[in-house]
Amino acid sequence: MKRRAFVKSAGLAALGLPFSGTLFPSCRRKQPPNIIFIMADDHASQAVGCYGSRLNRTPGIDRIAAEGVRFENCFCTNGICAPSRAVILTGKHSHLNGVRDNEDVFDGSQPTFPKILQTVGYETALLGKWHLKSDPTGFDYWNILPGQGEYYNPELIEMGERKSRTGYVTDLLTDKAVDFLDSRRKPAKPFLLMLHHKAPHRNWQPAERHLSLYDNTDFPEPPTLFDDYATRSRAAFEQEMTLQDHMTLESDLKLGPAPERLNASQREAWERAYGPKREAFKKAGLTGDALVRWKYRRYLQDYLGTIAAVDESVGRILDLLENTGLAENTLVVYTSDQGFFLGEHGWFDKRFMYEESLRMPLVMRWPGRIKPGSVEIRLLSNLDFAPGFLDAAGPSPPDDIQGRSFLPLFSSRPVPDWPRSVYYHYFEYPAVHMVKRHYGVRTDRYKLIHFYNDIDAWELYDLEQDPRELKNVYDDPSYASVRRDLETELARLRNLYQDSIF
Ligand SMILES: [Ca+2]
Repeated sequence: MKRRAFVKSAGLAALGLPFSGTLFPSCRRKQPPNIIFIMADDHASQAVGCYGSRLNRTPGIDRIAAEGVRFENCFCTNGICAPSRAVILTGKHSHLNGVRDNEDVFDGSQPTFPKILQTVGYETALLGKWHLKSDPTGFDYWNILPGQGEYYNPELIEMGERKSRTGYVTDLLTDKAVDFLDSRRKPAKPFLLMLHHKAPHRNWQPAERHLSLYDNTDFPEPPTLFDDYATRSRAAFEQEMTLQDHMTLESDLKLGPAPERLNASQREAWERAYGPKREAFKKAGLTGDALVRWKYRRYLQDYLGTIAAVDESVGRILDLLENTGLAENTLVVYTSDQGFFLGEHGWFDKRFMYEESLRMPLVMRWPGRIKPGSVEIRLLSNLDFAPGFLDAAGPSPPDDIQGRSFLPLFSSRPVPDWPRSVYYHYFEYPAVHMVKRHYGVRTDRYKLIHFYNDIDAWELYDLEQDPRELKNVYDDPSYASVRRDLETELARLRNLYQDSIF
């Protein structure tokens, strides 16, 4: 059986035809694949076309899914910017890689997948948001935004040297990526390019050409926009991330003056877009639910406006790969460091283990290795990225890596021992948005969460019966055996991942 699969794979590969089969070391391509990893910041799957967005279109990102695979159930292990990045680089949970929250400094001396790729001859490059405080390691070339970076006329730090640029951040980073692919890289070497966009991070400033893109769009409201948090723990009540109370009119929703860093022509475009909105708001005199509804609409206009440029960026990279022949042997990935609330539960931001922020959009394209138009429903997390990229490139992951390579999922064969649950642990509290510390487990159907620190509260959701997570059934006697099983699974995962913090 094994031999037959091998012969079939090798035969089709020799003909230049795609095949879908288990990867055997002896039939790997001679030249390892290039890897282009494009990651946005806070791009929720609800705002990606191929995930069924009712809000916007993303033809660039959808192209990757149409020509490859869309992961339906990829989750982050700690839903916040810097920690997710550290997990992706190391394949280890936050408590072991040392970046538990946005204040922690990444220890760049530890093993990362780009470093290992370097040892097997890859040229590695990093562009855009880094956010790990220490200088990048494991990259032959890096050009990063300081901290969160700016949307307009950002500074970039190129190999330690800080320079100001004129233009829009997503376009500038895409230009750098094109420059790397076209001329900077060494053509004889396989490469890893990590392109980390700033968008669509708060406070959502679209490019000039997209400032009025959604002026006439009526976005459907999420059914939970006015959630009352009945049955939930204090954590849901005591957060500080509601559209109603915590989204600012001046900065988030652009009723204040234009950002000082805009040049004259950018300022003119800004005023043209936001001046009339400011005037209309003054006249409307909105309060209560009507004000929340207005905020929701205004928020999405800008959030989705920034995504329009990210999607164009993806399209530009894909076109370049096609036009240069690089597409054939390049694994292209699009994802986001975590999800985001787009008004669900009345919120923006992320952090909570609830679905909208937990789920990462993840699409991949790799001709000949991933069947076009596939949808993968098995559970995955950002812990699995590093081992997957190493597996694709050749080297074995280090023994202490905690994720699993996703490559076996591309085979038509069953993967009987594939993990059936994902472990999550969020640490940043007390801090901005005041989301309490919690850890938990998600299976294909259920989710168990323990909020701790200044409370001790449990929540259990049946995602099949209650996909919007409105009914905490932790104390419901009919879920007693489910609860016991989940508690056992959670204890098993905490032991497996060596996490004893709470
Ligand atoms: Ca983020």
